[in-house]
Amino acid sequence: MKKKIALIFGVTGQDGAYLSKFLLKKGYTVHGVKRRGSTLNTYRIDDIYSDPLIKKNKFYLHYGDITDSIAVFNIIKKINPSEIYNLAAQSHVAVSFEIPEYTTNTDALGTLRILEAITKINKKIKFYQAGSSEMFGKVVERPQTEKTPFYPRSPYGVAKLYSHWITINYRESHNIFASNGILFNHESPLRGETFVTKKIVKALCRIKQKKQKKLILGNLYSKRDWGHAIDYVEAIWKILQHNRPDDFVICTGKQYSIKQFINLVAKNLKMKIIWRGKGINEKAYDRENNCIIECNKKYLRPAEVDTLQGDYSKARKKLNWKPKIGINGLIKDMIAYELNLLTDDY
Ligand code: NAP
Ligand code: G4F
Repeated sequence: MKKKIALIFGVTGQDGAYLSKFLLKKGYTVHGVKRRGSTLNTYRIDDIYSDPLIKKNKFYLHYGDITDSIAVFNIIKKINPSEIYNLAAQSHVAVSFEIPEYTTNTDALGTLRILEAITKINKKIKFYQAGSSEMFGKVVERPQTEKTPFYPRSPYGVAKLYSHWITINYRESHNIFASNGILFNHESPLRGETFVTKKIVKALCRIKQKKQKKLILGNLYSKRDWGHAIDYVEAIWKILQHNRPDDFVICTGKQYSIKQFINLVAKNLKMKIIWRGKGINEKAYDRENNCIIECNKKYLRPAEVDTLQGDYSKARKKLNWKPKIGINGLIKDMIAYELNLLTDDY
């Protein structure tokens, strides 16, 4: 088999960590691009990284930033990988309303920088773009497929839509293997701390152990199609192994509201919660009538994506992919991780 070399932009994120581990197991040499920060940002990949001087596996890190064309070009030229995975993004939808220009520079132009470098360096490099169900935004049909028209609702969604189309454009005009995943929300123990599932699981575990009193959220009634990141990185890899470049929806086909997700987490933790009130004044109480969840306008978005539910028929048919972990498996995995951390606290 030809030696496989992967280059991952966004290696320090949730998906970057799971994808690196997945590719190493498949025998790849994996190179990742990390940003320089004043604090360490590699906690998700510390278990696979070792100093180049005492190298244990084929995992290498390079400094870079996809807002920096020179760095992007130089890294791709130096590594000359067989596959590039662009997972790098300012990935928080709410934050994208506060820093729209930076979000666009990273999430839209970053993709262009990589694609342009591929055309100049080696047109045989395969390219994966991390697209998002956020591009469906104010959905025009249900469930959403590869053919559903887009209607993004945030600077993040609009930037990802640019990346989606520039990837198709480079595929069609430069004849390169460039594919889009349109991934619905996927979570895991390694999910960023400010995304809603992680916020809920972490807080309810801490509240149960009396280490926290209250959780404050925004909209309880938006619905999401949540899967497990472990399943989704396999789909990402399969997209680049397909016999031709194409675009794929990756999802579970099931949706739950934020409130339903909270109830499932509470049930798994054997915590009884009682809901009272309406709208922004809706609150959850524990057995002793302590308020443990409330809502605050601070966490509402200028424009919301109310409902997302995908259809993965194309991925099932063409990639032989389907999700293996359901919502309860996901929640159990996230809870186990948090409880373990809390035990380590002692
Ligand atoms: P994540 O945990 O937020 O990770 C994002 C990664 O991008 C991190 O490694 C981050 O580095 C890096 N990054 C951010 N700005 C960068 C820049 N300017 N230059 C280079 N690297 C930069 O996101 P994720 O959940 O793993 O998602 C991976 C990708 O899939 C993202 O593009 C996201 O938008 C997309 N996506 C995610 C989901 C989901 O539900 N998770 C669904 C659809 C699409 P630091 O660690 O230094 O911040
Ligand atoms: O967890 P979220 O922040 O995820 P969101 O906005 O759906 O975006 C995630 O999934 C996208 C795929 O569709 C990715 F492309 C994107 O990168 C990211 O990974 O919010 C989910 C829902 C929203 O409706 C939000 O309004 O939860 C609602 N929510 C309610 N309270 C909250 C909160 N979201 C956050 N982050 N924090 C809250 O306190």
